[in-house]
Amino acid sequence: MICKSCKQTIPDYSYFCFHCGCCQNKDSFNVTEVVESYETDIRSMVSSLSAVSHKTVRWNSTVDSYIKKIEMMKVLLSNEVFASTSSSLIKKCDAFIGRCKSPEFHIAFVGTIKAGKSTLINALLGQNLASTSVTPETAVLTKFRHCEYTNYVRVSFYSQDEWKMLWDSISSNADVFKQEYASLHGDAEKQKWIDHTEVYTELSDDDLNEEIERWTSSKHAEHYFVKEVEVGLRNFKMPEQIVFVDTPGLDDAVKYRSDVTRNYIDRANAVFACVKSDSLTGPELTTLIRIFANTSYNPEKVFVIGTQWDSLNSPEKDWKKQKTEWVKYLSGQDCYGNSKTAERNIVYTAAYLNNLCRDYLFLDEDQKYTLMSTAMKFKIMPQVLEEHLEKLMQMSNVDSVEVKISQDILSKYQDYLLSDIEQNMNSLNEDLNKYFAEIKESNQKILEASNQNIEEIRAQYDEAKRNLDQIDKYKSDLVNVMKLVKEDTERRVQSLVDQLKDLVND
Ligand SMILES: Nc1nc2c(ncn2[C@@H]2O[C@H](COP(=O)(O)OP(=O)(O)OP(=O)(O)O)[C@@H](O)[C@H]2O)c(=O)[nH]1
Ligand SMILES: [Mg+2]
Repeated sequence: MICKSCKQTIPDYSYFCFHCGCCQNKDSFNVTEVVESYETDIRSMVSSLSAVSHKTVRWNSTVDSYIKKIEMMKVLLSNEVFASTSSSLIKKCDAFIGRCKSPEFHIAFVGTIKAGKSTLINALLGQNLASTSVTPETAVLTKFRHCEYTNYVRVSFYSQDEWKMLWDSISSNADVFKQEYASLHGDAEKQKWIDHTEVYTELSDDDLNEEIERWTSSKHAEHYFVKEVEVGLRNFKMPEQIVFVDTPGLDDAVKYRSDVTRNYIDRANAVFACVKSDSLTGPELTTLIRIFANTSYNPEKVFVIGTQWDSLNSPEKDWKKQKTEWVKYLSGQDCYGNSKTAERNIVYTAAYLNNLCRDYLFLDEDQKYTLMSTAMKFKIMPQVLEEHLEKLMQMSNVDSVEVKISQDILSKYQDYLLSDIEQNMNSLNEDLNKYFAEIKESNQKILEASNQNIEEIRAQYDEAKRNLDQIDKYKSDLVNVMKLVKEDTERRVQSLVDQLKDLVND
């Protein structure tokens, strides 16, 4: 049918128009105050819905439409009409929206110390932010993610108990660790940072490096007490749902820290296990088998990255041989389980070479020299180096790792996430339908009850009126009777008088 007020189409059974809130058949209600109060509530709900602001979620249009719907539901549920009963549903809506808006795909970069994990992250980020060094460097789980506005660094610290566990887990032969701790005056810093509240700092592009290094690098005493660092980047080169996680080496002298990394392997959506291209020997293989063991039987999410490819004597030839060997080792049941997945998920990179070419204009003498000698391996002479920077970057294979991230990892996890979100949406829909059905039922009862009351009142009134009419009738009958009696009496008196007169006259 067509709404009487706004002329929009609404279902035939509607009491109220959901476009404007107008009541469609006011006359059929006995108690106009009740209907009017409903009308006011519904008008306020309708106008609050028109004020819902929605920011498009780009990663999937179906999810975007779900969010829009649930945002509207949330506004409805927040209306004072529902306020006292809707808080748990509002929380569910919030959780659903949060999950849809910021799906996160965590890619953990793990491996042995100095494999080149941080350098690879820097290649993928398009800028050198993760601190790198020839000596053990990354000491803290560091997350890099997209942020909307200003870059930031958020740092969390160990509690007293966690610190005790960490200290007790230092391996007995980790003399170097203890010496470094003493020389950096670790104990003096400890007082400042253990149990410290989170430190959150907003930063310009230029100040990011120093701040990240301050908290993550083993050169600074503060790093001992840092539990986790999160870096928000305005210019995040990857799709916005990707989170890169740089980790301390799995062979870290502090067992507690390598345990944090190990646990993270299970939680991460994908794992980049970094191993130097030239060295899949016993210890590296043991590390890889441990990584697979930590993936809850989901080996497909592990990508074995043969790093520092350019360091091989003859990169192209040597890698071919290496890869054949690696596929053989890693096709077993304790790793990929078959050679096809192993073949697909083992990739080489030369991230440092990529970064040197990318930053060519800003290189110092030593770096330029390193780049030239690497280029010579590919028969590119120093005089023509500049012309071949693009080609060298392509050879570094960082591009194909990026493609793996966006095609293999992201699209697969998007499918998985999408079906998960659809299930969530169905169950939330069921909850909402149940809630609104209950509300509808109880309101229908109120309307019926108010109609019933007025009918009762009306019946009583009718009865009272009938009684009154009856009394009136009795009264008028009585008056009539009295009148008749009076007339009759008067007539009789008159006749008596007349008879007496006749008697007297006779
Ligand atoms: N030639 C060459 N050197 C590389 C490459 N990647 C990393 N390196 C060097 O290897 C050393 C270690 O690199 P990092 O990125 O700090 O290694 P990491 O695995 O993060 O090390 P930790 O955090 O200490 O475990 C540095 O000196 C890098 O310059 C590469 O692709 N080619
Ligand atoms: Mg590192």
